[in-house]
Amino acid sequence: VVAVAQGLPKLGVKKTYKVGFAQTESNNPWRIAQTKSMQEEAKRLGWQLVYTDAGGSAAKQVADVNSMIAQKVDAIFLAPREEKPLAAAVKNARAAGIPVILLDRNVDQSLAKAGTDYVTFIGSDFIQEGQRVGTWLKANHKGQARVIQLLGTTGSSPANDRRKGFEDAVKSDTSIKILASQDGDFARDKGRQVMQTLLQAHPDVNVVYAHNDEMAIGAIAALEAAGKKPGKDVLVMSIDGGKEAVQLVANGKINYVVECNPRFGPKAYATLKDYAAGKKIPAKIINPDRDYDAKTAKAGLATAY
Ligand code: GYE
Repeated sequence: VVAVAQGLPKLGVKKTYKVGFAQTESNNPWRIAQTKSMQEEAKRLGWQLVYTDAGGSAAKQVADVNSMIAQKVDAIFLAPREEKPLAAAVKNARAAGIPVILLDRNVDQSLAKAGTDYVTFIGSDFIQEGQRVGTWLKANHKGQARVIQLLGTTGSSPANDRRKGFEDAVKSDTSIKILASQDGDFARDKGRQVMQTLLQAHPDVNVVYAHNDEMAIGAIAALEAAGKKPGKDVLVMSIDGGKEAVQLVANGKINYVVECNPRFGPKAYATLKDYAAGKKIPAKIINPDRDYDAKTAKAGLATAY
């Protein structure tokens, strides 16, 4: 009979903790704001933070988590780049007796489970974010909508869920047609390149839905290079709500943005403290997100990250 570990690793109450934060990449303002929030709050609490940046590689991120396990951190905060490969890292930590809290992205739910393999997921409801974009489009487009969807990183939970939420919301509306959906890896220049290529195949596009601000900003550059007016000839919608995108909403080049707040530090560490104190932690802790349109963008600029 093989002994199977049951339940989550224990963590006692301590004055200060040594925790790991395994970041997925640092190529955009959202990631930089998230890292800053994690570092600042650790400093404020007087906790030691072991920080790693996987540089956009799931394999490197698995190795980063293994190195945190070897350094015997008290707990690991993980922003899993992709749903499947990082489930294994979560299980390694658990087997080593180190609790894991997932931040902002999830792991495949058939491979690892909250309350058993990891403590909880803290982040946004990505399906709802996609739904909100779809609902806004239904209410605001005129005539036939011909949509290009710029997808986030293949295999990541926000890309899967932002697609599902959006497509479910618009699927029964015959005045909305999705022309093409392609991976832009949540990156600005990739978004620009993909948009440039898709524009050649679909010059009649009049809506762009980008899974994050960075790809929307890249798409705007491609649209302008093709002589189109983003925000007018082509409706542009995205998710994240960073300052640059909110400013573009105020300027009329982006029409609608759903926020996805990257400031995780205070909530992440408070959750770990509750866990250490033996409080019951829900399987998911969902961040509330606001949104920005032509009416609210200006006022929102002050607090956008
Ligand atoms: O939208 C994007 C980032 O996982 C929620 O990842 C996060 C997403 C965010 O790179 O900009």
